[in-house]
Amino acid sequence: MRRTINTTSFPDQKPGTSGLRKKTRVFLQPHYLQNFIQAVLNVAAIGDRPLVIGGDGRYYNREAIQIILKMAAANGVRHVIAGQAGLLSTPAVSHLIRMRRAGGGFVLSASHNPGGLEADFGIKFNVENGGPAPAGFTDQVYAESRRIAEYHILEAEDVDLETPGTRRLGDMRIEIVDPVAAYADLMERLFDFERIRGLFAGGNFSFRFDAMHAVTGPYAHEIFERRLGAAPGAVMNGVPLPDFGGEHPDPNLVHAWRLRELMLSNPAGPDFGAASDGDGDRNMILGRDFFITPSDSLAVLAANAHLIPAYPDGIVGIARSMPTSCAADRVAASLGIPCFETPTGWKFFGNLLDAGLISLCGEESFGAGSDHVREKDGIWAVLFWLNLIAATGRSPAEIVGAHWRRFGRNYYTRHDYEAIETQVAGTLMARLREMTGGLGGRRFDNYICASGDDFSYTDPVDGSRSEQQGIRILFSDGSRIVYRLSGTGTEGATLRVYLERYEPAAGDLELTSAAALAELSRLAGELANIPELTGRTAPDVIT
Ligand code: VG1
Ligand code: CO
Repeated sequence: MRRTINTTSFPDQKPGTSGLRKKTRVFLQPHYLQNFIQAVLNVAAIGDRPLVIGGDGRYYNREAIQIILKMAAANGVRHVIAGQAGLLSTPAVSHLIRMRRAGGGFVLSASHNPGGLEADFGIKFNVENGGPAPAGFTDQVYAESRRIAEYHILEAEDVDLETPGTRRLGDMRIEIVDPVAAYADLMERLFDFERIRGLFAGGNFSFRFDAMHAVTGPYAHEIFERRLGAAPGAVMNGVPLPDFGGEHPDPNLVHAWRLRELMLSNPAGPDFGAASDGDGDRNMILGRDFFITPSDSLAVLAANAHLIPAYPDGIVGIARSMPTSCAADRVAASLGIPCFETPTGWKFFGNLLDAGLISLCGEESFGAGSDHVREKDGIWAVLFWLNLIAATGRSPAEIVGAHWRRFGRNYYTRHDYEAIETQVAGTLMARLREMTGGLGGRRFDNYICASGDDFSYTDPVDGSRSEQQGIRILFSDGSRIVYRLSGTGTEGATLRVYLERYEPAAGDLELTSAAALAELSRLAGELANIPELTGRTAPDVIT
């Protein structure tokens, strides 16, 4: 029976953000999730095309999927493709949407945020190109969620999600698919699996992957252990848990501490290590005692793409988010291809990929990807590195060292100040914004400011404008300080400060990034009055 329920519960989605990310208890409020789903279904017009649904396995994943299924059926959706046990990684959803010509897909995830009743839940909608909904779409959803006063839902038993096969719900067909198979097949087409198998079979290469009890566990077991022959046990924390074992499934040196302890300061550690996040779109890459910044990783992948079967003729262009270091720009310049600088967030890469303007893209926040899907892709990045190691016979540290000696090194770090008062964060940004215009030509110790602005972006494909995307302070030697507020936090505001300094190939390439960036770090604190305004003397997370 189809019921129409009146609702006065409106999700307070931030306009312009790709989905909803909130405390789990917020999602548990009556009609809250339902209002958002109805708004998306009204805007998306799925029609006769399939709708893809899956999530990262966190607390409330299965319950949310049951609600979406019943609402989809009551709203005339004909065909749903859902991941077995409710699981699908973000890149796997993107791939399924494209492969099955779906009208879109829901991803249930708060990505790298912790999960559980007292932690975070989230939902995002990807559109028919497989990518995150662009601002025009999400703004419509937001308006729709404010406008509607009712939603439609079928009254029915829960659907069995646990076994593959076809089910019916009202007039709707539900296909429960293995979450891994199609994605793993795609990876086999992009990379030289034969060669990577040889690397593992050779016996003198060791590898560990930390799935952080999140969605990539089943993908990693299948791809690294079963299809590529990595030693059983290479995948750590490979069983998805509703609370991710009580930790943040965030692949950085703070939260992926098990992998860090194994790989860094351990002469007997594995040769190569990697981790991914809650929904499988992020990656952290480590060599033995060697951390590779995501910005460097993107540049290295771009410089070596011709060694990978997916890019036999190299790449046509690169894009990076504005706060990501300029290392990729130097590779693009040497290849004679364009490098686009976009605002933070994967949705800005979609148009460039669809238009064939770029092949690779990435963000400093442990995200990299290519034209194979329309999302960043954690496992893909790990396979790219494995393929490079196998093709060159070099270690990760040797590959990166050679890169620096050719292109120079962009020392880079990001400082996060979490859960600061929203109003304080607003004041801090407003003061910086006022200050930027007058900075040109001013000298601060060793640094001369060239210019300052609040980054804005005009999409080269559809001409859409995005304003106030982060304060940039650029110095005459190419160094940069960038400040922006996070759009994904669920408590107060998170201030991100990004620091970058370029060292030419002939310079000192062996400093620690903390030492190389100490002066810029002090300057960043002073210019923004961080201690005075926030009362914080040190960041919560340094990556
Ligand atoms: C963060 C990252 C950004 C990334 C976004 C989504 O956003 O900085 O680069 O695109 O998370 O990543 P913010 O606004 O908090 O800085 V995920 O893994 O949630 O899909
Ligand atoms: Co993610």
